[in-house]
Amino acid sequence: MSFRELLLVPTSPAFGGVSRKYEESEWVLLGTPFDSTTTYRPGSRFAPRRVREISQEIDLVNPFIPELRYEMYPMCDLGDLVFTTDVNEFLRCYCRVLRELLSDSKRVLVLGGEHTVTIGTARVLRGLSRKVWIVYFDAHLDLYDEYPRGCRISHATVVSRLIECDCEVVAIGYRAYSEEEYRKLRKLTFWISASDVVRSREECFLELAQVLQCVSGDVVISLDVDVLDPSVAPAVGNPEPGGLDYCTLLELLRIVLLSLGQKVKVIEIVEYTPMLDHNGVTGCLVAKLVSDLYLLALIGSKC
Ligand SMILES: [Mn+2]
Repeated sequence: MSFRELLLVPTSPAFGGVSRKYEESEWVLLGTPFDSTTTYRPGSRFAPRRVREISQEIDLVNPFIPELRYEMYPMCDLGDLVFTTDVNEFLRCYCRVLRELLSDSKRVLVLGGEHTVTIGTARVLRGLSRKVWIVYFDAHLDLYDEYPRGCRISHATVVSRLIECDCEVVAIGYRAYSEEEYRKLRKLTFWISASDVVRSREECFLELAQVLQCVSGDVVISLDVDVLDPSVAPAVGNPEPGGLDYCTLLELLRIVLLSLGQKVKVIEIVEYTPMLDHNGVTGCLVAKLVSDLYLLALIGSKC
């Protein structure tokens, strides 16, 4: 029996109302309903289910990517990872499934859940490849060594753990950090704050494109929904004012996905918190992000 059969729970409806067969699908969708280390506003465990529901109601098309619609090339929706409240058990199960999917030559879109999942992604990819780059869209640096005190594996320590396992980290859109985290900024490979993007948009795009030319090995695109401004996406665990608007984010994602093409093995979209989504707008945005990121990845792979 495969870990896929053992550790995944099928869900219905599939994202976008349609799922391709596993054998025929290059990309697979995997929900990770885990939020036990969340320290401020929990509930991202409900995100995969809610995003699938909302995806039935909206057009999965984007005028910035006019050539494709999601239903033309749907992913195989694998359902959700089995539920647990234990972070070590969560990472153990996730790593087993992810390793199996990657060894089947699948590329994986992970729908969180909290950001801690990236620690598992990095562990698996570091075990398989010489070099791992993580493009980390987030309002926060997640560079605490422990948070809360004594807790080394949590949503706020992710980037510290990534650096410890020798991943190259590119942080985009950050604007909230402690003194401890700001001192560690230079451990990152490259960084663009949210205010850098506001002050000199075109310059940031150009610099990012130049840095991406140096990328080798496997790439993860890890996107915390809180990178967007709370006026655009309020239903997140840790909202921070001064974030990106959706079109700017899409432009950054377009640059990343079109430059990196087939190197992108995993895309993660994390930290959406449906119980705080009183008007459902953040959920629509996240459903759209799943579709937009995937369609951009398809275009990127053909470049
Ligand atoms: Mn964050």
